Amino acid sequence: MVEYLKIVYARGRQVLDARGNPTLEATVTVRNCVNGELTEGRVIVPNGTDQKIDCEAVKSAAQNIEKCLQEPLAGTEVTDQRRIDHILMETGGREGQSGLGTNTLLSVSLACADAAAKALHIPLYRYLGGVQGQILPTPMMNIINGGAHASNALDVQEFMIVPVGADSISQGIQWGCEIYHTLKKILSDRGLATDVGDEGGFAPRLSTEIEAIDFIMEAIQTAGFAPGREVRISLDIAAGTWKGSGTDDYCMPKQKRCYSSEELIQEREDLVLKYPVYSLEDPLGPDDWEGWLELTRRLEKSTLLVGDALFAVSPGRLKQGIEMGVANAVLIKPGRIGTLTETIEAVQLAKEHGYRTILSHRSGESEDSFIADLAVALNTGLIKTGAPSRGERTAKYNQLLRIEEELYGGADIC
Ligand code: 2PG
Ligand code: MG
Repeated sequence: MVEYLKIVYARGRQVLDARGNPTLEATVTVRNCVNGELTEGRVIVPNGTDQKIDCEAVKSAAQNIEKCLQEPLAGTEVTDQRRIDHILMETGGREGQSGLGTNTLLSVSLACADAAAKALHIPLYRYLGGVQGQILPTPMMNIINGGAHASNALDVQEFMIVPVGADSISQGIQWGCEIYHTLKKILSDRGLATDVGDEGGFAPRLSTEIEAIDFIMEAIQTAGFAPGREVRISLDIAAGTWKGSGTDDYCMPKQKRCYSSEELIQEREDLVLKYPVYSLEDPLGPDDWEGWLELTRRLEKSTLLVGDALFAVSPGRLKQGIEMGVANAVLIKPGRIGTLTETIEAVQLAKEHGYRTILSHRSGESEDSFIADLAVALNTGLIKTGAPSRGERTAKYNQLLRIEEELYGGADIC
């Protein structure tokens, strides 16, 4: 490969996520061999609730970028992403010697792509997706937060709206905003708090998922939309956190209600019959393969059954799910996977087997909007990136609006 944009430095630093926790930012500097120009790419990786927040660990990850990764990467052509990711995995990945964390590798991998796009003076989504990346994803907007993302009594982690009937991303975002504000008014008129949880959705003191869904249904209708045809509802149940006890497979950590796997499956089926449910994410725990299989058999025709913790996007678990015919959609969290190349491969693997793909933010996000560009580049078709509120969530929606304008011309949000 002709060397044109060579990596000169890779550095890391500790910065903050939107929950005020430390997180990792990587910068990669490249030199243009023709004119000597230096360009810096920069990416912040997010934190999830499953990650232990540890200042020292983030600091040492930042130092390790310079200490362990800079030398092996120096001089590499920055547009040779596969080679870069191979070097990263060899040096610090699962098979590598130093055992650097996934966030360390991912931050550098993504910062290389950012540097390449900037040095080539092309938008990131176009650099990543070439002429093929052109589908603006439908947003899945989390408007009521529960579970580990809020200190209310709801055990379901995310209640989302999906503007399936919108003609464009800008229209979808606009519908989402209208429903979000209508919900705020409805909650406040009933004397409920309208403070928001980690992903920008409201966190009222409700105790059952049905109450939360009924409020959302009311908000959709009051805002003037048709539930089902125009807007549907998605849930991230995160049932992997409902650890069972005794003979019960699952116990809700807040409400303390317990279920067998079969009871939970039946409850999901009843819910799908009653409400316009678009998708159910982690409706069962990650090791309940038999339960997943039964749920898939019953609901796959009507509902997206999304594996997040189920696949933990490890290629091995995703392949196992595909072989067993479990679930029909996969949540793509790059931080769970490793590098950009592995993320792209996971999306390809899922698509080849007819699984829908949803690019996802994390609960501890930052202002970084890389995933918005990546969703367009990979034509994932869906993106989950929180409420249309809080800067770390709107950063992604705003970037999608910019991309829409570049690809398809102007759009108004009012
Ligand atoms: C999820 C994610 C994002 P977290 O469970 O889908 O919403 O949450 O980042 O806390 O894993
Ligand atoms: Mg999830």
